[in-house]
Amino acid sequence: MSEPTSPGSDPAAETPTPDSETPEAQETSTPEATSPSAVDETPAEDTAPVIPAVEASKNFGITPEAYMLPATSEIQLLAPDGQPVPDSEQGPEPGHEYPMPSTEQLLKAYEKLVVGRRINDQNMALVRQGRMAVYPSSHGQEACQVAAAMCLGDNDWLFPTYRDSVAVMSRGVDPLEVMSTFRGDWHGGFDPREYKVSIQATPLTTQLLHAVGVAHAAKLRGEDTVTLAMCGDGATSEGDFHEALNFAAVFQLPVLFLVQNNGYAISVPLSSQTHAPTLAHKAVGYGMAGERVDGNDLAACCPYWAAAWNCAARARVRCWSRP
Ligand SMILES: Cc1ncc(C[n+]2csc(CCOP(=O)(O)OP(=O)(O)O)c2C)c(N)n1
Ligand SMILES: [Mg+2]
Repeated sequence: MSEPTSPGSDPAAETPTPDSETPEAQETSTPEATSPSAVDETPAEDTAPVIPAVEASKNFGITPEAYMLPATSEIQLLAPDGQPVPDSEQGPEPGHEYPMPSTEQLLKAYEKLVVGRRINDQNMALVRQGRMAVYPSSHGQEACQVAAAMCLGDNDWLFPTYRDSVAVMSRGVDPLEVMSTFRGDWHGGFDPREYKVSIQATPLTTQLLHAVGVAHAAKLRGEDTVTLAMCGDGATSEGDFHEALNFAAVFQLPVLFLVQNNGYAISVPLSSQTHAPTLAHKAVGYGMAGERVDGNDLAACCPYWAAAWNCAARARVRCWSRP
């Protein structure tokens, strides 16, 4: 499997984002701003607090609320039949615009998509043959997993769930090592430190807290690490979900949260899980920007995650963030 993508080599990741024009963003992008001494500094009493979303929204001429809330419809660049969605139908809103990836980027991601789908299906067959203990399939969730994992750089960490094997493989973990985990071999699994990929968590949302902890440590040490924390729609009802997002926002940590909404938590539908308009709306309650992206649209997921990584890399808190 190929190595993790370096955001520095990703043209979309290099695209300057409007945030970078804000004084606050420039401040946090300097090494001094993330050094332990800078973190410990107490701001002068008469300094007005800088609210990142307020600053960023000025670049788009929109209100902070409009900036932080998800777009009125989910972000989609490709229709289900694979045809590009015309600009006129996308209805791009200021602060919610994402560029179509290059052919090269799409091909690179598509390869991971195809490999992931093949291994998913093979593993499901192995389970039915009794040759693998269990395999929570990512079938149908490959695109968002590939795009999110590909936005990570060499110093970043991935915190996946049991269902995120395609993200794990996209990060460079050999499929055989993933398969041995689910086979239950005594020597199974991969070395988390080697790939900077945490073990695939089965207890819901414990991994979110771990991701936040690593991001906090990285910020205190002045390291340029971003963490990506993944969970499902049902997991958003767990207490750990609240604690992770709240801590991340309050301490302005470089962590990204990806919630994959496949409609169900086992047999419980999303409608019984939350009364929020969408799961992306939960972000704004913590003071983070949220976005709703078509998880089956590779073309939309790639630029979205590149932009999100850019924001997190500046230690700017974003949950499903926007540029
Ligand atoms: C803390 C905890 N509570 C309950 C469970 C049992 N459980 C396993 S999967 C699951 C549903 C999770 O649904 P969702 O978060 O939507 O993820 P999906 O499986 O749909 O990807 C539950 C409740 C668990 N693993 N951990
Ligand atoms: Mg689910």
